[in-house]
Amino acid sequence: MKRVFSGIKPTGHLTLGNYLGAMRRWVAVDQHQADALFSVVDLHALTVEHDPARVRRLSRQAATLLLAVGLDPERCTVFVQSHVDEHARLSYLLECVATDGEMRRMIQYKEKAVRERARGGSVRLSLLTYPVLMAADILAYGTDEVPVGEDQAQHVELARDVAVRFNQRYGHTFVVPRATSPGVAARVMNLQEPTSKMGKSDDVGPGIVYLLDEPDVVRKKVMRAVTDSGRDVVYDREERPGVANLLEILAACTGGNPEALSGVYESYGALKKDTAEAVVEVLRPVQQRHKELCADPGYVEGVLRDGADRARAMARPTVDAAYRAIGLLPAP
Ligand code: AQP
Repeated sequence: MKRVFSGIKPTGHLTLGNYLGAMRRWVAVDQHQADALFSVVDLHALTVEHDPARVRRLSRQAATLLLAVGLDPERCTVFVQSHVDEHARLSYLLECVATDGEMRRMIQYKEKAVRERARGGSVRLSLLTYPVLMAADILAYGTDEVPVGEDQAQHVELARDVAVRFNQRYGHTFVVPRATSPGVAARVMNLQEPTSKMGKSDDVGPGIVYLLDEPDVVRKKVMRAVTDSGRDVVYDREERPGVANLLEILAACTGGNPEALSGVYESYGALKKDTAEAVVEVLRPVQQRHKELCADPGYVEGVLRDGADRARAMARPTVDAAYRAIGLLPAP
């Protein structure tokens, strides 16, 4: 059975982009068709300016939401990255295989470094080496497939390169993974800045729909989405990014096709109204289940404890093999 790994970073409240671009597919497809692991990758949240208490809170919330969207701990492994030491152990070895040039070419690094400097902070070394830790997350589990949104495809490519290089130099140790994408809504854009991705740690709050936004907040955000000065509803990502984004969100929520949906609407107002309602309906059961899970924190803790035990047992043999292959003396 193929192995799937994916993660979510507790750098902010989870968004509609996280859900449509990644989590929904984990629930509908991956947990049924694969030996799948899903992780709250909290070590990655330390790569930018952070408040420790907030990261802890967001980690718990992200884990609860993974279960609320429908991941079933009987079918897949749900855990927190920092609970499994193998990620950090392997990351160092992979730093000895990846290059400085590869890290500096990463688009997300360049974008986030600019943002950190603009916010008056300095750029943490871990932001540069982030893709290596992500490669460790993936390679530690012998992962075949990594279901991610478009924004993460470059990082998965790096994990592939590092795996191939390690195997060539030190003998076959890692499975070479590949990224899989959800197709529609692979890149949900910010409603206020439709040429930028809807990211959970963005500054443009009104353009982001959070999974736990109240229905009226969702409606307000969607109705205020930036469109353009045209009037007709056409699906054109380049020329009409705002309208295209709404059509993609509506299509993703209703199982339709953005191109076909564009023919159904004669005004932006009607498109926005239906999109808002479609999003509210998609989020309703998630919010209901989240509420129930919050009332039972012991259950979530138990899932994370079992998940970490299972993940550790899966990762350890591969990481130990990598330690031996690269030339380290086994501990007596
Ligand atoms: N806007 C998006 N559209 C489609 N997919 C998205 N994903 C994130 N944003 C969108 C996918 O969600 C999964 C988890 O993402 P992550 O937690 O690793 O963080 P990220 O990709 O860096 O996303 P964010 O939300 O923008 O976080 P910040 O703001 O902290 O950088 C991934 O599979 C991602 O592709």
